[in-house]
Amino acid sequence: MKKAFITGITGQDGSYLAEFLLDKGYEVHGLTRRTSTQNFNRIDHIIDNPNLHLVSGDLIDQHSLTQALRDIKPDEVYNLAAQSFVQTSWEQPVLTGEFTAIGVTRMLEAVKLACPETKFYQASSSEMFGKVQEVPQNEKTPFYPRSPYGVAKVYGHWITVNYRESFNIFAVSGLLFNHESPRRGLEFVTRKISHGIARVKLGLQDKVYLGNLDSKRDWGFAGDYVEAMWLMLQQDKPEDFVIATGQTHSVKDFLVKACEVAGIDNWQKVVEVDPQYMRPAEVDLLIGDASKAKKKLGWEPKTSFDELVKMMVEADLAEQSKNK
Ligand code: NAP
Ligand code: F7E
Repeated sequence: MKKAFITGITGQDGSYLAEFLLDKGYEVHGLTRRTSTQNFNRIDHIIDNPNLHLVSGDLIDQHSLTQALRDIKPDEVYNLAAQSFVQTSWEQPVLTGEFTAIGVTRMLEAVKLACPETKFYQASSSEMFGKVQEVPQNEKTPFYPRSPYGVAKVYGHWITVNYRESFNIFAVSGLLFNHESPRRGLEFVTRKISHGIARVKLGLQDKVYLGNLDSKRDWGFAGDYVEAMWLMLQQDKPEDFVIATGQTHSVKDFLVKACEVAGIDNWQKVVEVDPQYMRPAEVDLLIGDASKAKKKLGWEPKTSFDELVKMMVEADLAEQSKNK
């Protein structure tokens, strides 16, 4: 039985990846941090699986990471934990650097000391392309991050490349474009829209307050993207890959589609722009070229933009109708 270790198992991607690996017959170990109230809601449905084990630790605590890997000796490590919200990274830039940048070095040090034969996956991000230097973005596109989060991810990316080249560790970096799901945090724009529009439809609130409606993202489904993470670790050679749909849509497009799914005729009536959600520096346009992943991993997205919006709005309508 193969063993996997996932940091960030309580997050959106961690929960889908844990499900995916359990289905493949893995023994899955997930790192969780101590909180005064447990936040296992995304993994509640798999918590009783005898092949799922949780271990306490934190990206800021080197000892907990090294000890966990010494005890478990996993075949594969997926480093998904991070301070992942771009807006918060301007309010807490130092903490974002500690978790999202230096945290990667701590994980790589733990691998180097405890289990250097382990295959390591780093969750890199399209936010590293920021003010894009070419369209679409591929593995060779230069980085130009536009937030403390993006800057931290660039560090995480290069330290992963560096440990691969310095210590011969099988370490890869997945440059994933935005991926969403009904398990997305409520602060991210897609879920904020699906959740808000569902509540408007059900008469639980009047409006949704948003920032920049014009920025464009390449949005895919998180369930499709975790398969790409796994595929990267099944290769003979460690390489980095862009994972994306190759299509871009504006925040407004997402909103209009969400209203259509919910059966709201006039989207302008239920939305208001609130300057507090505007960013000090914006990433205006992201669109990824995942042709390398298609060719070498045989990976392609399975869920279209329309299917994604429908899935999210319908899930929130079902959930929120319990509050009526
Ligand atoms: P998410 O839902 O915000 O989950 C983040 C996870 O990291 C949570 O489990 C969180 O634990 C954990 N975490 C945060 N700080 C930690 C710390 N100091 N020590 C240990 N665990 C900590 O993020 P996601 O959307 O699943 O994304 C997964 C990864 O992919 C992140 O690294 C993100 O930056 C990156 N990424 C995401 C996207 C995307 O579109 N989703 C695209 C590219 C890259 P708690 O539950 O305790 O808070
Ligand atoms: O913003 C605009 C906002 O916060 C998307 C993370 O997973 O993907 C995510 O980062 C766009 C931005 O995601 C609101 O200005 C408008 O242009 O949903 P978001 P993000 O910043 O793209 C990348 C790939 C990651 O790696 C990150 O971890 O939507 N926008 N109005 C808004 N955004 C938010 N959050 N809230 C609004 O009200």
